[in-house]
Amino acid sequence: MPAAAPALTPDQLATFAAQGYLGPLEVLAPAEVERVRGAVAEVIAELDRHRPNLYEVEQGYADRPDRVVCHFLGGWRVHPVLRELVFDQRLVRPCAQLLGQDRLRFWHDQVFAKPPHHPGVVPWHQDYSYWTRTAPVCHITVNLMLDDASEENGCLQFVPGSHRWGLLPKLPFDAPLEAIRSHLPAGAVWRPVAVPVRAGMATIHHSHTLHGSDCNRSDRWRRAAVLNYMGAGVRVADGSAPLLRGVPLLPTGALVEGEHFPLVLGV
Ligand SMILES: O=C(O)CCC(=O)C(=O)O
Repeated sequence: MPAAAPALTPDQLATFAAQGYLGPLEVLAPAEVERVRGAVAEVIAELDRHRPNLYEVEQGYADRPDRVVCHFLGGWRVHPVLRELVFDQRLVRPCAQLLGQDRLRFWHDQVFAKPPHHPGVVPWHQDYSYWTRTAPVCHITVNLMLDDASEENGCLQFVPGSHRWGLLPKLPFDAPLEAIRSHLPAGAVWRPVAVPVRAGMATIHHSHTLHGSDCNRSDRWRRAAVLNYMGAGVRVADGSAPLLRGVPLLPTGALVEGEHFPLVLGV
């Protein structure tokens, strides 16, 4: 049974409020990382078989796997270890605390995987630009690194303070790393910070914080499991299509709930 996460300190809450991200935080022990890494490797090895049950496999990756980062949503639907991770209170509780919520709901999961010497980047983006079909904004992301990540293998980078820049356009996943820079608001100060982390550590970021990651220039893999959560009061802002592929259609204005969006904290 994993130990409960200690509550975040006032300093950590203040850092998140000022910068729009927090971490690295120690989360998984080495044996646990190994287990999750194994699960990710198993899903990637059989991605075609799993595809119908995943919410999404990045089309650019499907078309050009040697150029575009491996990225998919919905691993929790196909692997029990990834499903277990969704409910891990060491991930859930800090997210709830940062959002100021006592009831938290799972939104979706993601995997990003860069093999050694892979040219794919994750272009700078804000997560909420992908999520405007849900509102109000009360969403958060935890990025759990499954390999040691450094600038050499493309660790995550954040732009401190960018969570206060409003919502910027959503750019294609296979865009150049810095494509967003021509869309920044006047006066925005572009000072990205690379955050190297060890395997098993996590960073947590605000839904509007600009983040991205460069290519893998190393001999090592760089994989991350990402969990996206939201407050239990988040509703459907656009009911014209299912929120995720294969999920029952919910009408505009309905609470986002149901078997695909379980409560992970509270009742
Ligand atoms: O792991 C990466 O490089 C990108 C992750 C990301 O976009 C996220 O955690 O929201």
